[in-house]
Amino acid sequence: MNNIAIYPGSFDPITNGHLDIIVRASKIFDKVIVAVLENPEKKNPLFTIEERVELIKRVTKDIDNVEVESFKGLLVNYAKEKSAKVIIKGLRAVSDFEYELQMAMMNNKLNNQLETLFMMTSNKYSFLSSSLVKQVAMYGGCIKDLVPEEIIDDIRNKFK
Ligand code: COD
Repeated sequence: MNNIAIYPGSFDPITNGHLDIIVRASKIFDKVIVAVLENPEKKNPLFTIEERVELIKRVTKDIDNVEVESFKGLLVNYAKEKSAKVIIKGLRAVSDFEYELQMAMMNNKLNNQLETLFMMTSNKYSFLSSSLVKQVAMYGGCIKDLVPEEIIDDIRNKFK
């Protein structure tokens, strides 16, 4: 049986915390689909959907069982379309838990065949978020070690 998992998010931009979850998940599942949400609620994104997909493809190019796509609408519908039975989420702190639990329960209510699997952040990335990376980059701080090397210039160029 093909065990397909979806790792959804905004990924604006992908960070080393995200990448760590993708690498670890790719060792557990036959296929991991990184799904970038086209989210009209998130105003003023730094990268377009197409750019985010391209950046993630670039940093995951050596992982054979990882695919990158964008999706619109409900995650449960997208998961069904992709025949995925598992949603992967990353957890950084207790503060993430309440909202993630609520989403997991709602997704399970909408499709009770869908499981949400939480993966704990690696210690060294527990403080990392896309928003903080953007803030540091905006004020000219060093983002090395926060995001994959291959995308550092793409982020810096956005703030030139
Ligand atoms: N270490 C580990 N995990 C991390 C780290 C880190 N440093 N940083 C982020 N993560 C995890 C997050 O916890 C999340 O699981 C994932 O990585 C993506 O993070 P973001 O910030 O890019 O993405 P979000 O949180 O904005 O994504 C929200 C979703 C797109 C998953 C959600 O809004 C969704 O499913 N929307 C679809 C519409 C829908 O179905 N709504 C009903 C759901 S109840």
